[in-house]
Amino acid sequence: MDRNLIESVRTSFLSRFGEEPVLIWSPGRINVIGEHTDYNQGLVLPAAIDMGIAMALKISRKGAGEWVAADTEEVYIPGAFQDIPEKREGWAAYFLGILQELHKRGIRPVNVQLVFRGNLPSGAGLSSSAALENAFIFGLNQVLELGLSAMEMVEISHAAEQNYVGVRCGIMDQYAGIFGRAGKAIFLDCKSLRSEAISMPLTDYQWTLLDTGVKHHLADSAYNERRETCESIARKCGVRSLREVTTSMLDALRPEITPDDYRKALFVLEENARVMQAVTAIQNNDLSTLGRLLYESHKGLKYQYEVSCEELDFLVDLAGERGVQGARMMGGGFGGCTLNLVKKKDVRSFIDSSIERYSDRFGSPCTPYEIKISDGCNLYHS
Ligand code: GAF
Repeated sequence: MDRNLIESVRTSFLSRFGEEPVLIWSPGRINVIGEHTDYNQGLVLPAAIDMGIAMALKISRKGAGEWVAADTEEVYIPGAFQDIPEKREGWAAYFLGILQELHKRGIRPVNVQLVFRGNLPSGAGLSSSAALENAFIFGLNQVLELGLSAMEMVEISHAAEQNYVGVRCGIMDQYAGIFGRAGKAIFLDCKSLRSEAISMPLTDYQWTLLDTGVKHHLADSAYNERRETCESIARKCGVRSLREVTTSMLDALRPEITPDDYRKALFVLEENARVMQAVTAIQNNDLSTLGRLLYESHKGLKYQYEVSCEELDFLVDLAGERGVQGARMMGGGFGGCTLNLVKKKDVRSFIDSSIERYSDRFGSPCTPYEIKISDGCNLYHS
């Protein structure tokens, strides 16, 4: 957790509302492997990171609530709970979505005053939206003593994103943000919703992100299209999700579907297999296999699932050229970050040369982040 960020929202809250708030830390995530598998009820291997959202909040004594984005000083005054606006863009939508979900569950929370601030670049594939949703539900659970379990909070955050914000995402981001553990990746089965924390003692290695700084306009529409393709293939196979489809079932269906759709479904089946191999590799401390799986995942995302882009491919190729152990695009695709497993002694030179080469090629630098695998949502005590 970023203590400075938390102290800064505490100070802003105190000067604005004159009272000591409850302080919450809500992290972003990386995903080691298992991309576009969560909404297919597949396997994923995310981990919470030391970048995220800090939130200060308290029940409002005045009755009316007040939500403040500390960075922009933008203020949102929520109305009565029966008046949740039908649609809203921007950060308040994540909080309104949570309120709507609580409403559906018969919970009508009283208003809160809150201040938040984050250090997660938005649109970079580090789950800034899930971090906002998780911070709010975690915070409300604390100050209003709602008694929600960790899984209920994940479900509410996920439902808010789907039903109010309108993104048909899987459950990985919200789950990793709540269940994350320091030094561990979360091996999550998105069908059973059972998970196991896998130790990742990467003594000589550093997870390094390179943010392309781009988010192509295709990102949202292509995400939904991919999801529809997968769902339609599962339906044709007579099952609920691609998780229940085997390669022989897919081969039998081949004459009835386009080669394109076949390739995409095959990617999902292969990516699930890669997640299992990656878990074994980590448990055996076999980082060369883990690294190879990352490159294979990228290849699949580029050629089979077709969610990469020129900028991401450029950075992954560069990592390959420099002998980086493993690299791939991360998250939904069409921009955002690459994830790189880099030997600690090579991190500086890898970052410097990536920035230089990326700038030469695309006219502006990529942004590096050396991240630490950290705990999920937490209460902060100063
Ligand atoms: C985005 C979504 F929000 C996740 O649910 C997941 O599908 C990911 O893209 C791709 O793996 O982050």
